[in-house]
Amino acid sequence: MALAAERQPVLDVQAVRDLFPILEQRVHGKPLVYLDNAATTQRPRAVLDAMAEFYESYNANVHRGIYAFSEKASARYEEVRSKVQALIGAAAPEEIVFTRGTTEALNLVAQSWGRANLREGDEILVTEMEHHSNFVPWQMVAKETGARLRCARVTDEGRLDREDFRANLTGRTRIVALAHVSNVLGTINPVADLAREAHTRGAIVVVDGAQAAGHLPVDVRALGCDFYAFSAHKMYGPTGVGALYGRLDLLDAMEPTMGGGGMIGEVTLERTTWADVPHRFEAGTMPIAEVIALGAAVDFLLDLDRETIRAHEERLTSYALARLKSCRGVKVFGPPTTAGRAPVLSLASHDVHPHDLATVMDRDGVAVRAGHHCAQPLMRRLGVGATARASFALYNTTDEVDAFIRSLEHAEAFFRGS
Ligand code: 7TS
Repeated sequence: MALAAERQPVLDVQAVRDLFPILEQRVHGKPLVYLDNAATTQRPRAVLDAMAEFYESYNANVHRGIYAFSEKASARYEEVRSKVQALIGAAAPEEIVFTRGTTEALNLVAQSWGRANLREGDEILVTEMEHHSNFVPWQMVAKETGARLRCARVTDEGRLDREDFRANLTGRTRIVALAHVSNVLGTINPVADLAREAHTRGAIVVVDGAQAAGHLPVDVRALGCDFYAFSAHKMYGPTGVGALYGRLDLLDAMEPTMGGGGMIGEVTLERTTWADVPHRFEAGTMPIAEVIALGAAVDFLLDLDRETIRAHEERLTSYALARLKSCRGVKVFGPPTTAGRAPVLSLASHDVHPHDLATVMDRDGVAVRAGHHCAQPLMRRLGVGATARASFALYNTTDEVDAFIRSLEHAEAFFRGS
């Protein structure tokens, strides 16, 4: 697939769009302008085909049968581990644990590493821009263990307040958990620097990569993090599957949080020993078709080249930021330029509630999300109850940004009665 011109970071967007059947849909008689990619992206034909092919031609459970289909399914399933390893620069396929998604991956670290290592008075440091998935699991394990949850502030520009982060990082910090990219502000956190600071204090670093994996080149070893979580459905793969990267020595020392088939070494009436990493953490029948289709999504991303994708999405974001400047009464949250910013744009209108904006925009075929985006502490910091959010993916175009702005102006005019 030669969609990315060699060595030249220009994406052939029309060729990419042709790979996504859903983008041909019309909504309320208008062409679909899908700008809710932070919630979930669409899937290319190759991902849909991978799922269908599994069910149509070699459906079987994995790691069980000694017949051809099961062996083929098992091999395909395990191949995806190596693909994900390559996608994020892990050292070994065993460092990749399949989960239901980011949420389950973060809960796994909290419930396994957290419960085993946190003592009363220990501290967990998160940031004000976390999704509830990277907040609530830490609050839960803090309550169970007597650890204290601290939270580093966000600046008015929507970046992490580095001074406040340092002030909250103490000799008692055992875990630093933060988003690679904020799902509300689009802010890209300087994870490598923050991880270095956290490690000098002896803390482990857990990164919520849900909004990064499909948009930025990710290299967990360059980031220096200990755990990295992401969801397939936000990077052109299916729902119901994601992955947790964990440093092998850490995973090796961890207990499973779920017991059942496939995760054991030996079971007797008295006790059970665990399977090796990563199978120890994959109890029960996993979403096999989804894992295999995740592999197709990884192939798709690597084929296009993530620097090229990043450059395209940066152009869209820059163009949208420039156009939004001329929208009267509209405030855009997050960094004002594309430096350290991913393609997520949250805004509030002086006159119109975000839900009303989104409702009118839907009539124009423009899909944006309105709400608190599962980031209520951040909403409080921003002084709003909700925002309207547009988030771009590699198949979006500047024409669609124009349609978004037109629709936004239309919604504003509609509610102002002008
Ligand atoms: N972390 C971040 C930063 C997210 O944006 C999301 C989902 C999650 C974790 C949870 O991912 P899941 O796949 O386990 O559900 N964010 C959004 C969103 O912004 N709008 O809908 C879902």
